[in-house]
Amino acid sequence: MPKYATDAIRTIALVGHGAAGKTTLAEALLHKSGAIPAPGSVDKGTAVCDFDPLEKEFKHSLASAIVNFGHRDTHIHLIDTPGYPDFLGQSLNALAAVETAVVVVNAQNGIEMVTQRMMQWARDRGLCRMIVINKIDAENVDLPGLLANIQNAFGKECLPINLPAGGGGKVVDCFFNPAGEADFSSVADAHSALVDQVVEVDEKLMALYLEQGEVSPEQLHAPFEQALRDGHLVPVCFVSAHNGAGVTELLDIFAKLMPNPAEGNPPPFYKGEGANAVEIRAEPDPKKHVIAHVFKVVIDPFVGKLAAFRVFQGTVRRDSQLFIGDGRKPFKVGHLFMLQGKEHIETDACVPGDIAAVTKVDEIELDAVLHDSHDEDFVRMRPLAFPEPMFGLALAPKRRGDEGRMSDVLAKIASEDPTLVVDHDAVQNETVVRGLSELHLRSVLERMTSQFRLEFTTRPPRVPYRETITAQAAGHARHKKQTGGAGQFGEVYLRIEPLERGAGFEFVDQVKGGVIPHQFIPAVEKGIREVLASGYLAGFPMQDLRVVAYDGKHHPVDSKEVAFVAAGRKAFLDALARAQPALLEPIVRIEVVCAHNQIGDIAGDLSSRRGHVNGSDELGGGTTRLRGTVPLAALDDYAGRLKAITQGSGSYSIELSHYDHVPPAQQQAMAQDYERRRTDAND
Ligand SMILES: Nc1nc2c(ncn2[C@@H]2O[C@H](COP(=O)(O)OP(=O)(O)OP(=O)(O)O)[C@@H](O)[C@H]2O)c(=O)[nH]1
Ligand SMILES: [Mg+2]
Repeated sequence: MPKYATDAIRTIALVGHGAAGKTTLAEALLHKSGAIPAPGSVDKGTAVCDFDPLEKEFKHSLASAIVNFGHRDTHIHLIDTPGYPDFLGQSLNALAAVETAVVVVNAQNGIEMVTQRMMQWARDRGLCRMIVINKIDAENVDLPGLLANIQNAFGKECLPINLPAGGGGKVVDCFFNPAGEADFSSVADAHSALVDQVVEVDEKLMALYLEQGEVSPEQLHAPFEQALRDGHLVPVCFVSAHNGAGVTELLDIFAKLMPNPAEGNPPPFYKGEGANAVEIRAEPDPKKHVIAHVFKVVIDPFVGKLAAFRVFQGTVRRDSQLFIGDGRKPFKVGHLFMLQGKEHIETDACVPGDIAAVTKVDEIELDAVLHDSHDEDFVRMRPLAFPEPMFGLALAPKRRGDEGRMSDVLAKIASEDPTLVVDHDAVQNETVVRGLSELHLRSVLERMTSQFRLEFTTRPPRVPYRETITAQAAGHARHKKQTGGAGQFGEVYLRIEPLERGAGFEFVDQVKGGVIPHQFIPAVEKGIREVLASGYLAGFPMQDLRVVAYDGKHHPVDSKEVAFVAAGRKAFLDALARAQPALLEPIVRIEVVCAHNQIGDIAGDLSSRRGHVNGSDELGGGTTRLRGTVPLAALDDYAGRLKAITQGSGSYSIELSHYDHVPPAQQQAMAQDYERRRTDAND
């Protein structure tokens, strides 16, 4: 059995923008807790959490890393996550495994894009949040200004729990033992601000506090947890991961103030499908059935599959038999590991709150729920909202015959990363990988060559256009075939109408009196869906429309499925001819990071691509982030152009915003081109 119980566990994810110092901080925490003899370094490639060869080469994290260590009477599971927006899949997943999100802010750069997004995502997920301002040792940092900015951006509930002192060489406590001088602000004021905020969640304590003028830290414990859970308090603390200032104090804050698995908000599990799904509570009780959630999967060509999971209920043992989701057949755990970066350390049992891993169980997929009783079949965790990847590349293997292996490797890598999608475009016969940015895909491609030894060529993929309709129309078709023996007969009347953008496709059955027998309705829908998939105007899938089948005819002998598939297809085509079909193109949100003096050129270039800039954020250090929207089709060679404008220093990422109409002239050209290709193919 573990040497600690659930209430001694803390689970923490270090999140925040790239280069904020999360990996360095993880190193300092491991060192100060006694888990490693000396802190490693990201810059020298010796950090426990940046162990991957590519991470060492790029000098920043590409994947989340899991470590654990003891401090005082607690056992801390810590997940270090990558901060660049390009690798968000990994960072978001980590939020599903912890009670507390520690948002690390770079004192030199201030609030950055991922800082903002993580604060939001962690709150949406019901996590307790804490802000750590790192690099307080660095030159030219404005800590009072940054604290004010944080309170402006994230609310007055962001209150310092310690303050820097000795010129960034140490910190002074403002909560337990508020005494001493800080570099700025007043320790006493910070203390009362904290206590005032905490007692607000407990009326009785508030009355006592008003009467006595003080309450003890012990009395504050429960309301402190409550305030964290409610988002009524976001403690802010200061550290230097480099010189160690504030690191031991941070460990103490984790141990004494951050929630244990019973004190955090309950994890969002539900049971059942669709509208019938009901929320269920996982109880952090080691004696109940097991419920564990797989938040990370890694596939290594030599080691096989590793699945990291967080236990929410029950005890997972070496000899446990666990089911995967609603699977019928259990697997035997066999070897149970705790992870320390790349090291796997065997353990006997894991209680609620523990983060552990199993290897070589191929059936386990990301986001699976592991459990040990059929009572927990169909239990799922509320999905995280991942950005939709839009940065695509078409890949082809260099060696003929490698096609199958390339698809296998891509499928493996995509199974680890929810922000990586692999499509096979049958029309163009090309395999397209989509990720969040050029950097994201570059890291994937590097891995394919270095780890899986695959050689391939890349080129820009076809833009994923869509088709829709802009007017209502009716359609009718009678499919009749008399060929010697049994005939075919089916007749369908339908109406089609446009739906709002993003609504997808709806099929409505309004056929009365069995004129199309009930069992043939799916055949009608099937025929319609065939057209939907292959497109009408230019060969792209159709969306945002409703089809209502309302009348038809059948024949007692000759009506069969094929006949209604054909009638459905033809009736739909008939309606489409009058429904003013239109082409839609993906519009992406784009973020470009560049130097101040390049803003004009970048904005000008974007507008020449039919895009616009909607806003910008100062990132400090002379850099700015521009936010805008632009049609994906206009981003051909954007990476090259940005490189030229910024002398290689600029970077960008894109994600789908919405679909919008293609300009009329272009629509006409694309439709004509499609028509020509179709006639050529038929000749
Ligand atoms: N001056 C100073 N530099 C620091 C401190 N902590 C980290 N750094 C430096 O900041 C850079 C980025 O540190 P990392 O620990 O890799 O940052 P990260 O947040 O893990 O970055 P990603 O993995 O890309 O998200 C490295 O060069 C570190 O040496 C600090 O406390 N003070
Ligand atoms: Mg890192």
